[in-house]
Amino acid sequence: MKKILITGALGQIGTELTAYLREKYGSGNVIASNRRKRGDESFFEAGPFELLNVLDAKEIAGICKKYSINQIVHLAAILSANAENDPQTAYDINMNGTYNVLEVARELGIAVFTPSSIAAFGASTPPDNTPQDTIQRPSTMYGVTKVAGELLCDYYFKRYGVDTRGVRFPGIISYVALPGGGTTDYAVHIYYEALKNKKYASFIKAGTYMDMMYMPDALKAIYDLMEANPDKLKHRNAFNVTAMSFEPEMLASEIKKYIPEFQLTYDVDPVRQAIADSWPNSLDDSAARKEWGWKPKYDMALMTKDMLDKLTVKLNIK
Ligand code: AKB
Repeated sequence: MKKILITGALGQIGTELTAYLREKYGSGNVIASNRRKRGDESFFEAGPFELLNVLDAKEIAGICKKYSINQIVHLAAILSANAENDPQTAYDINMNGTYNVLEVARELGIAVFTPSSIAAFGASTPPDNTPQDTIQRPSTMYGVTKVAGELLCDYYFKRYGVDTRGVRFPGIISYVALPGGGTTDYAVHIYYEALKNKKYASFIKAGTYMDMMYMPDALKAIYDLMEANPDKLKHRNAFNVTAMSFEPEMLASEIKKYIPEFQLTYDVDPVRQAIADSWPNSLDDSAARKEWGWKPKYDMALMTKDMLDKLTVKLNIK
């Protein structure tokens, strides 16, 4: 039976992944951790929670020993736009956090899943149908830490036999917890604003394509790859995965099918636009499909219907 520690469990992915993995493995077998405690009490009542700063390797090791952890899902990281605002802190948390997790995993014989990102690519990467194995020369601090993280994870697998696995996530869209400080966040905010105000000013400009994925597919990707037969994995860190690729106008057209008055305008943020311009338009995820059966369920239409339905209830829109 897996005994899982999730770092960054109060973030956008962690909040939902904690509940999802507790369904799969049992509440007591999934230990949520975060640097600070915040949010709904119900989260903390649903299963074990520990305060954890990933910069403190002793704290990580202590929690792993306390609960006999055999799998870490390391999510704690600073996202792309926040990382450009404070590259030094982003380097510290993203690099040293990952290094500490890997060292504890090596010492205690623990498997590690940690997500990489489309940010691991840069302007010199082929932007369309970006291959699994290709040029990775990102120009952002977040991207630099993601490529280095992929390489470190592969190193720990080859050198020490640590069972490391990861995916390169695109923008993740969800209605439960908001993302914090990412470049793809516009594709989440647009739904909230469409329902609340029937208009949205996008910080990403028209015509900018990026890969995206609805949260249920992202959760399944993490679970399926963690459970995948290791003999079938030719790659490990990290697999391209995607569910859809769109630009803001396409998303707005889909939303207009439900909210015809919705208006999309632009208030472009040069920092996030430059990041988006350096990322691929669309990924080739055939290696993930072949090696562990990756297959997303949600496209833009299905996701939009579900997001609007769920947010209508959450925001109490009449
Ligand atoms: C971000 O925009 O920084 C993240 C990502 C694609 O890794 N959502």
